[in-house]
Amino acid sequence: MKAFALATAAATLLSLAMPASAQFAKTEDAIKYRQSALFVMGQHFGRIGAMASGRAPFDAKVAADNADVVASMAKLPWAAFGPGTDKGGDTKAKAEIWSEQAKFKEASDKLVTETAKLAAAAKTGNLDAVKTAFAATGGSCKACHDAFRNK
Ligand code: ASC
Repeated sequence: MKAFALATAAATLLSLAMPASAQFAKTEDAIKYRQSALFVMGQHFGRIGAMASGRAPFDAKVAADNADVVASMAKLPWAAFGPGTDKGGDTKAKAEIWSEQAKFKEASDKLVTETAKLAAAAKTGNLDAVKTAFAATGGSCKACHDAFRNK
């Protein structure tokens, strides 16, 4: 029993110490995971965009709820760009993600920052603040896509 408890504790510590990429059983899973997180984020971002552009009536509560989802989802994809996940699935990820990791990290951090600002802006209930933060967030999506995503 004691040995079992020790082994369990060791396994737990080991799993905590492992790189994020090791959280995925297969490369394919990491690719699917990051694409899924980005897809869900895009869906919720688009709902805010509809309000920001006037295609949908502005509802502060709906905007705030969607922005919270966007800000949460924005944190997720990056752990799934681990070493060796450049190939092994259907991906548009450019090799530069792995060859220019500091730049990629900067771009992903920027998204996390901008989406947090978007969530804060949405909580004010002010449409102009939402429009401004929406544009800034969209700019960070685009900058990263231009640099790191194949067509
Ligand atoms: C979106 C979405 C993106 C970004 C990007 C911004 O709504 O799904 O990927 O905005 O198009 O340029």
